[in-house]
Amino acid sequence: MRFIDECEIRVEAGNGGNGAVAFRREKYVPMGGPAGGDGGRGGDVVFVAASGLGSLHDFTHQTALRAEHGQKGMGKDCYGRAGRDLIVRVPVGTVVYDAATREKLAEITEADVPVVIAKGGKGGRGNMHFATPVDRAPRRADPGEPGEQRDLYLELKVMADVGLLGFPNVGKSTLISSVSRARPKIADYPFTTLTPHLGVVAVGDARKGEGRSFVLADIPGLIPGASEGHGLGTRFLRHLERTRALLHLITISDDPERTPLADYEALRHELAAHDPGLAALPELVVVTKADLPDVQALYPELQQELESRGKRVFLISAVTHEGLPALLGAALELIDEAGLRERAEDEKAEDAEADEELPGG
Ligand SMILES: Nc1nc2c(ncn2[C@@H]2O[C@H](COP(=O)(O)OP(=O)(O)OP(=O)(O)O)[C@@H](O)[C@H]2O)c(=O)[nH]1
Ligand SMILES: [Mg+2]
Repeated sequence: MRFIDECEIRVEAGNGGNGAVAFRREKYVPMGGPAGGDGGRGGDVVFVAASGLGSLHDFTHQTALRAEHGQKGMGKDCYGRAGRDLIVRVPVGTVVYDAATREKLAEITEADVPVVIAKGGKGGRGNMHFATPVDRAPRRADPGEPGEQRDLYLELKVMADVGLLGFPNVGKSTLISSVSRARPKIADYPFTTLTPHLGVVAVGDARKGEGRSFVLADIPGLIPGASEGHGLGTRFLRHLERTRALLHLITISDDPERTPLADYEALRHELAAHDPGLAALPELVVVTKADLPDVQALYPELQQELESRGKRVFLISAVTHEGLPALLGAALELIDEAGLRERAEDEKAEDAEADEELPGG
């Protein structure tokens, strides 16, 4: 299945049914009163996130999503049936924008919570509501209201705890393959990975009840100038926006003009240029391909330099698995710390609200 992380689509809620104009006709009752029922309301278009889905692929075959119209009202005081809602399953992490204004309408981050995206029109009232002492036989009924119609732009932000970041070929996909069941393509050329991949990483011994896990995201490699569109640009960086920590991978390359440290600085620069929020995420620096003698020779100096800047540095090999447990343990700690921080912030916000409610307080 092709990975689609943005698309445009039209949504049309159902129109409300018209109210009816009708009169009672009964044996022995020559002049019956008004008996036109109301039209049914139009169906809503409702988005529900399903945790199993990982792409907006399903929407590329459709141009519009339409909910049912309400039925019109009928005689004998009968109301029209309401139009059925259209329930649309979208991946968790879908962000909904107005296509024209790019105004954000909804961000669907929780599974199984319905979000109304376009509201169905109200049904019109039938003439049974319009009788007055003066007018016993009103010919008036309301038309149904039109349902909301919208052109939407959908964007999918992958939901992961930890994101991998690095130049092409540094071994991001190899790392995620060696610690999870994710199987992105791996090859000895740049831009092998063209779409994001997620992997669930298990840490600790599940049999002893000490198992933990987190979701790791592999995205295509970045190069200098990415924030201005070079390489695959920063199109995939948004997938790291919701992560709580970054693993920044560096290693040696064939290019004599590059060094791991220069690579590191170049991508930090791109990150900051693209999104200061991303640049502020907690980060571990990971030196990959530790099984190569050249990497081993270079590591002590590299480690010293980065640590002197306050960075935490790890040496790993996805081939020999050297350094992987320590790295995953540290990643889990960062996630836990971020969780504690978020909780503290939530509590602070709640306290502030409570304070406002107290008189004088
Ligand atoms: N010796 C050695 N080679 C590795 C290691 N990890 C990855 N490689 C090799 O490095 C090359 C690139 O690996 P990938 O995992 O595809 O790199 P990537 O960072 O995902 O690259 P892009 O998807 O292009 O950004 C492949 O030939 C891998 O076999 C490692 O730990 N040791
Ligand atoms: Mg890759």
